[in-house]
Amino acid sequence: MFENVEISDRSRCDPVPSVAAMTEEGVRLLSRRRGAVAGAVTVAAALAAGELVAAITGVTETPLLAVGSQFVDRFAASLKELAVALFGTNDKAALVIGTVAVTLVLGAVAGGIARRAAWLVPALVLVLSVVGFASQVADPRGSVPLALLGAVVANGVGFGTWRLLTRAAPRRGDNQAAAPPSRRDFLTVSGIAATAAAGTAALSRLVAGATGGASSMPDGIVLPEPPSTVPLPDTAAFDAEGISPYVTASEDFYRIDTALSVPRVDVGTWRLRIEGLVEQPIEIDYEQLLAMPSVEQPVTLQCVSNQVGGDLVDNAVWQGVPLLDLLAQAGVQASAEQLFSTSVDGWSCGFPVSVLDGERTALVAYAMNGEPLLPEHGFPVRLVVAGLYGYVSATKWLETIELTTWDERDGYWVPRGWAKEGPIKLASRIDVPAQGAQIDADTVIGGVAWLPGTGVRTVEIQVDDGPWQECELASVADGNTWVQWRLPVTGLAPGRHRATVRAVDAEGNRQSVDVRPPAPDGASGLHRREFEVVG
Ligand SMILES: Nc1nc2c(c(=O)[nH]1)N[C@H]1C(S)=C(S)[C@@H](COP(=O)(O)O)O[C@H]1N2
Ligand SMILES: [Mo]
Repeated sequence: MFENVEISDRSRCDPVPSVAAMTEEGVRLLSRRRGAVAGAVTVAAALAAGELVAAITGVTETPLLAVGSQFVDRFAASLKELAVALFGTNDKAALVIGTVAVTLVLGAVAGGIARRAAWLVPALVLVLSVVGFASQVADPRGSVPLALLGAVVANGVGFGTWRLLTRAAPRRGDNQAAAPPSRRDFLTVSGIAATAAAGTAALSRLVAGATGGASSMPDGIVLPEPPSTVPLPDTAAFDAEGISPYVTASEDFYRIDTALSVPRVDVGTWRLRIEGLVEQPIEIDYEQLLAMPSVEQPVTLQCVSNQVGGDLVDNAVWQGVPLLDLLAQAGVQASAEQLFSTSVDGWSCGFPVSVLDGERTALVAYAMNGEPLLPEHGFPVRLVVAGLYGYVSATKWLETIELTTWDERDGYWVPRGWAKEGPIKLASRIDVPAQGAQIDADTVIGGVAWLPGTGVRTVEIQVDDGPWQECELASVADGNTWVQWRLPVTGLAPGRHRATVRAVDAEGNRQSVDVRPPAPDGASGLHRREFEVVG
């Protein structure tokens, strides 16, 4: 009691106002514009500090990416069919930039009204760091202590910056009153703080890159010689027409996932668990998996979000262990209805156990086109199941396989409005001529058609309203892949023309002419191209 009185007494007659008092005074003296600048710079500094801590400690889901991921997970539902395609590639960068922009705007708004509520900006920093912390902890790869460390540092840096920018300059010759710093002083301090924030952010990207970013993959992985390989057909003549090559290069293979940063998986500690309705749960490491008898087979993968004529479909040669071999080790119970798989980043999907009939290619795959999987395609291990859309089957960065009942679990996209079962639909696409191309009277129409797991028997082309003409098909390894097709046409009249393609599968079923969007279970309808004959 007594001491308190003494302290407050002393501060009252202190000739130089304390920094704390100056800050409060400074906030009150803040013009709206200065407040906005100070608020934005403050949150930028806090954000940059949080990112740097994550980068230095090797956390992949930095606060920023973690918040972005939460956004993806929470709002993907309302984006419906956009969602899967949206999170393909560039839009992820846009999401991160958008998150930063929103944060800065919040800082500016809070700073702009800070003189009426001095606590607003520090409170915003606190709230943002709690959001960043919670998002990081929500990620399966997250670490509570590291996320906490980041949040504490971000708060410290945020408060410090705010203090620095809102400190009032003592008025000359007047010890009691404080004045706002000159415009030049303010701009200098906020400029330095903003530059420091930007520098820190850049540094954290660098550090993240150095500690092994998306492209880090251990050297020296020696793939086992696959005892059984499906020989690849010679398709050079078709490839040369500008038709999609039979085997897609790994770098060109379409990429779809919800991951804002490609998960980095350490093969030294990675384990695949098979659990649930099994006789004996098993755990297997990377070396053990590579030591098992493997197969190498081409399989065409397709995303359910692919539009008619779209390019979210590609063909690669996959090496891995047949899923049934691994399941046999664990012993699947008769009550198991669903094979539910989860990735290291918490994504999940499931398909009926009954699709594993011994005929269908279904692999726990570790190699693509003769190389270990690329990080963005699931390194170290992913699932590949012929004939099912990726969103129900093709788990990348695979971690667990759970045998369960059909109703017990729903994969990531199911509550977000997509069908629980996702068999690929028979489809065909025209690759050449390009839409709107100007071509000669003699040309080749060509493209690909696919129904992985079953195969394609015939492809037909209709030019304008003419008769359906049967196309020449390239050889395929087997029915798990797409087939290239072509039709030479001669003597087309000058002017605009239209080509329409349709396919018949190996069992004699025709491609659906029903025009359907991708949601909820895959697009259908015939692909059409328009072009113009000149000269
Ligand atoms: N971990 C994880 N695996 C995933 C996804 C994902 O978001 N996360 N997306 C799936 C979807 S929707 C598709 S179409 C395929 C795409 O595989 P690719 O990127 O290798 O082409 O991966 C599947 N596996
Ligand atoms: Mo997909």
